[in-house]
Amino acid sequence: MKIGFVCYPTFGGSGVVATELGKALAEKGHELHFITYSTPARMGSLKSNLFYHEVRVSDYPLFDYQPYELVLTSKMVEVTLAHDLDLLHVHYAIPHASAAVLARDILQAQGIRIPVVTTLHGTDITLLGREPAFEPVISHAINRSDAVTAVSESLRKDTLELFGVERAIQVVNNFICTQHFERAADEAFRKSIAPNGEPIITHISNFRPVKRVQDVLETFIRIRKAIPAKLLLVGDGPERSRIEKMAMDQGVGDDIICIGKIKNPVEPLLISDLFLLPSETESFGLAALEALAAGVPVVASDSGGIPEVVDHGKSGFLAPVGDVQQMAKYALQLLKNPEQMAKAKKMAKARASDFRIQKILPEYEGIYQRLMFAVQDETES
Ligand code: GMT
Repeated sequence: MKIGFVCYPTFGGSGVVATELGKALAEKGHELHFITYSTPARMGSLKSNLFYHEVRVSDYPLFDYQPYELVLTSKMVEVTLAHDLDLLHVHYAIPHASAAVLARDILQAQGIRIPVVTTLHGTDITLLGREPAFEPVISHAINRSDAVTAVSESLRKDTLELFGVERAIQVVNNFICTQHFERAADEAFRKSIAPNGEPIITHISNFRPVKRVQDVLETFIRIRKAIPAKLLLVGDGPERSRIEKMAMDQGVGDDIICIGKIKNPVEPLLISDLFLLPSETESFGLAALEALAAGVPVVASDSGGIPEVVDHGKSGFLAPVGDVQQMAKYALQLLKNPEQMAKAKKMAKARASDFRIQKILPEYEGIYQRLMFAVQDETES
């Protein structure tokens, strides 16, 4: 099949999932066309059936706000016509799904039928979706897509509750490529973070308020009071400076290493002993899944889709949002008990394998095929 992919080309979970899915589809022989404003961060080298089309918005002096969505729509039309695409798969409701629905309508007026698959990722629903400024557009884009998927059952439920949605939403979970994690940890890197063999507790995020990075710090402070440990913070965002300052003020500055944004989380995860994800909400929690894939147990909040990923008492532990006392207790239970930790590490890998790409990719292919048959039926009747 020839498929157009639209996503945010950044390090965010939705962009990562879209890029890895596109790459895997291309490896299976499909022709993939990424349509976005810069090369997706996880793209790697281009291959013969993997293409990238840049959406470039000129700076028109007339506009205070440049109309990216319209330029994206025109680009989708252009690429569909030039490469005879069979389908558009867009990740994130706005502006990608709304632009795709308009592109599809423009093409339909020219006698070309191209189905639109929309994948909802979370913040497009749970954060932006609550804004009256976006709600009608998101509802329309969902209702008018030819197929809609959500990355967890929790997100599917939230979408049905929050929007005037009158259509089926299929859950297709996020996934990981397990082979990316099958390599040795970088011992020199580990030693540079924890010179005396201290356990390394890791958090990776975009440091937005929804991630509750302060709870990461407060959990760590409680752990640190009981045992020597290091906290490895990966990523960057609005809360980073405040958290770094708070760590200094609380006297744990020397035990915290903030390495900032990196392209791939595998290296820090491979040297980690425990992962913390105390988010206010997560539609799925791809970062937690990546930790499990590296054999790192997760202590997280029991909110949103996280319980669909981390099985409490096996691959990690879940506590109510904000309950840093309980999170520290669970963390110490693992860190102080090597046998239990070894078991949890094994179960983490086993749990991650339930979300291996080989299992999830056919679910997307099934959706594409169903839509292709429907289009064929429409044309024949
Ligand atoms: O919050 C983030 O980490 C970024 C955000 C995004 O839109 O890229 O992540 C969302 O999509 C990911 C991929 O489907 C999910 O794993 C994250 O849980 C989700 N974030 C939230 O729901 C807060």
